[in-house]
Amino acid sequence: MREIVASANANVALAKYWGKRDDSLNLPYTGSLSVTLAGLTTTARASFLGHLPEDRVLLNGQEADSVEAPRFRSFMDLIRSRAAIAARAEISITSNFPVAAGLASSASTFAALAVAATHAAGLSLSSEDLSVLARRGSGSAARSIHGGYVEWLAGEASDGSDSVATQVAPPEHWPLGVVVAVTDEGRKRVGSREGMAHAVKTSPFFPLWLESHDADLEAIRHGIQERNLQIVGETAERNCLKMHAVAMAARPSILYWTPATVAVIHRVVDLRREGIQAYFTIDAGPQVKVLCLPQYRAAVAAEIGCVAGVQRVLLSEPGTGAQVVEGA
Ligand code: 2P0
Repeated sequence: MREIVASANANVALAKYWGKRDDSLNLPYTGSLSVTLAGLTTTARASFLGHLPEDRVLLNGQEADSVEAPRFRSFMDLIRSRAAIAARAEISITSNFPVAAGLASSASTFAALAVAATHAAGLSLSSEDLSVLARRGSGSAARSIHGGYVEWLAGEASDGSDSVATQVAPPEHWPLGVVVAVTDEGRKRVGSREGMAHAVKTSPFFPLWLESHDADLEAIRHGIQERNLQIVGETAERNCLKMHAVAMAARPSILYWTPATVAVIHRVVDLRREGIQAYFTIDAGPQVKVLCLPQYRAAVAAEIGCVAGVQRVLLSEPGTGAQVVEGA
């Protein structure tokens, strides 16, 4: 069978996914809404080879360890069962940005792998089916199947068939500047998966998170339609701070921020006072993503790049969805 290469971009959630109602199927309690990020890209190569005793998984050139490999093998089992094939696969995943540091590398990884491996297995799935499949690898990967502005619907079905992401608007609907402040390239101490499971179980704020989430989703959807950065930015900041408050109030507490994270938050608030519309959001790690109008992106990047503890900045904008790039 042939080797297929596919790529997918990371995404940043404006209204976040934090808490699962079903851990094994990655079914969320709430919907979430994200922007797919141009230039933060993962490439997945996949080929099924009859002679392999088990899937061979390379992550950025290194053989996957005993913790990571089973997650990939279970994902490949879903594809084998759908394609009715038994052959094991060789897969190789490469990302051009820091992995496992709160930059959504699992989203772009499983979106790219869903596309590459299904094509390599001879399947031709709709983008809806690809989103449901990618979700099984990592919840946020459901969103990276699509480009632009993307909403992942929580769904109601117990089998997860309606827990799928759809495009709210294509990238060209609203050019937006995104500046990623990388404050720590290391692997984060508490992964999203365990962080959210722990918060669901122990945080007294979790019920409040659920109660107020739909209003945030609605505001962000509306703000995107209207191309209104103030609505989107203010709501995204509030939603991000609530998510982190849920994590901080868990027992024991989870704090993803470092001093540099907090310094960037303050700088963004100051930029607004100085007349530059900029808003922050932070995922399950210490990096900060800053949203702004495209014409201010370079200025925002220069300002954020000077904040103590910021190691580098990455410039992004709404990007494309997952696609085959070679071998089709
Ligand atoms: C999000 N995060 O909406 C939220 C905000 C992190 C903070 O989706 O267990 O790696 O694989 O479903 O998708 C990261 O969680 O978790 C994430 P799994 P995932 O972007």
